[in-house]
Amino acid sequence: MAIRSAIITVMIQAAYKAAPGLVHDFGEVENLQVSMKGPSDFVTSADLQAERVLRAELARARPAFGFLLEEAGVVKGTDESHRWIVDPLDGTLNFLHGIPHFAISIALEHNREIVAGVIYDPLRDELFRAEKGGGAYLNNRRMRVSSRAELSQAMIATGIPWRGRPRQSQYLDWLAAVMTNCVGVRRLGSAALDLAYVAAGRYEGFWEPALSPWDIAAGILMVREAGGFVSEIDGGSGVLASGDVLAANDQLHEPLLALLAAANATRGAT
Ligand code: 2AM
Ligand code: CA
Repeated sequence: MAIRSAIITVMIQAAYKAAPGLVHDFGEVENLQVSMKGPSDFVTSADLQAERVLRAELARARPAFGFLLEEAGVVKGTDESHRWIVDPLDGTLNFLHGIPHFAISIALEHNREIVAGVIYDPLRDELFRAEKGGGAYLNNRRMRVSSRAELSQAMIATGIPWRGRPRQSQYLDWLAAVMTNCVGVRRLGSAALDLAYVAAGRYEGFWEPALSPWDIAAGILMVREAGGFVSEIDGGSGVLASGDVLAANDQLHEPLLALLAAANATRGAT
């Protein structure tokens, strides 16, 4: 049985407290799917309710810490060195369409460094967690990134920039490179779970541009603590700020970086 610190226990309890509401509301989406109005407003309120529960639970346990919340934004704490980064519902579009793939993501920053992360998939009851220097776990089993070392055997997850997002033609060049060199590409719609799955060795890698800190903060730590590497898509180190993520197992991070860079070079992009 893995040892859990007090802080990760607080995060897990908060996720467990918010999850039943999300699961219940997800059940309602199916009924609303056929109504004239559709489930959009309902999903927004499910999202907000989950965020309220998470915020209340985390604040109760550590009243001085600040927050960066997907819905409510920045909430300053009296302790400026600690900040929770919370996505109450990652995979909102899946949730809205009745697709059972979404998660709660909670990270803790200390002096601007991510020190703990929890990603909880309530429908599969899969709890992913990591602490800086303490390894990464899936439901109390130690996680390790996959050992596949060939791009030709690699399953790569991604996120496709949707309507109105920048860099769509650049994205198509990246995709062309990855799809022609790797064994498979997946786009499941929750960046938090994509990163958790890289940590768990299910995917060899994941890349997506222009994500937000709450999508990726917990997952970045998880991949690193599971022995993988995370950088920006061009290899830079400002991944939390830019949201341009490339995560992979230790053996394939470098080859993927080169593959994506070559795709840009072919196209003449900088
Ligand atoms: P969200 O579900 O919390 O919004 C998938 O590409 C990632 O992008 C998800 O982590 C998702 O987080 C985020 N995202 C934000 N807006 C999106 C949109 N309109 N369509 C798809 N994904 C979106
Ligand atoms: Ca999100």
